Amino acid sequence: MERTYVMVKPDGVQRGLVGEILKRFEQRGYQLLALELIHPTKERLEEHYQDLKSKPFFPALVEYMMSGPVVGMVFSGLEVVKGGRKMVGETNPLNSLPGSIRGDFCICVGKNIIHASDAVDSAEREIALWFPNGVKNYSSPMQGLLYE
Ligand code: IDP
Ligand code: MG
Repeated sequence: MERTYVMVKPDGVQRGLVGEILKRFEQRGYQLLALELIHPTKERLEEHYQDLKSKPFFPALVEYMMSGPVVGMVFSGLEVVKGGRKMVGETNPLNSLPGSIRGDFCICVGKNIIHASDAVDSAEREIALWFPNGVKNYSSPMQGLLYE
């Protein structure tokens, strides 16, 4: 089953939105495989956002991501990477539709409360980065009710 990495950013944690975000992914039917609140290091964040290193906003992005703890989660499910991105909305919340997480809870691109992997290979890279001890799968009776 496909997996994705979702992270509630420091503003989302401080605004008390962890439960709301977790609830939406659970309700959709995605299976929670891992969950951790951590205070990320600069090195970890630079690795996570390695593709954006040359962007002018990169230093501000790393500062923002170090402004408090983050909550990382791994979910599995059919096409969960694409589905998760749809639930999150557009990078700029101003372009995010109501009903999406960014469309419902934030306004600015630099305070957009949540991360979700954008492709299957980046998801696996991010899961290995944030959960270096590995993530175990487990079977759940819910699967039989969700999948035909
Ligand atoms: P994504 O989070 O929707 O995948 P990315 O392009 O991967 O978007 O950018 C990562 C994060 O960098 C964004 O979520 C946002 O926090 C920040 N970011 C992206 N573009 C800008 C920008 O133009 N100004 C400020 N911050 C930005
Ligand atoms: Mg991205």
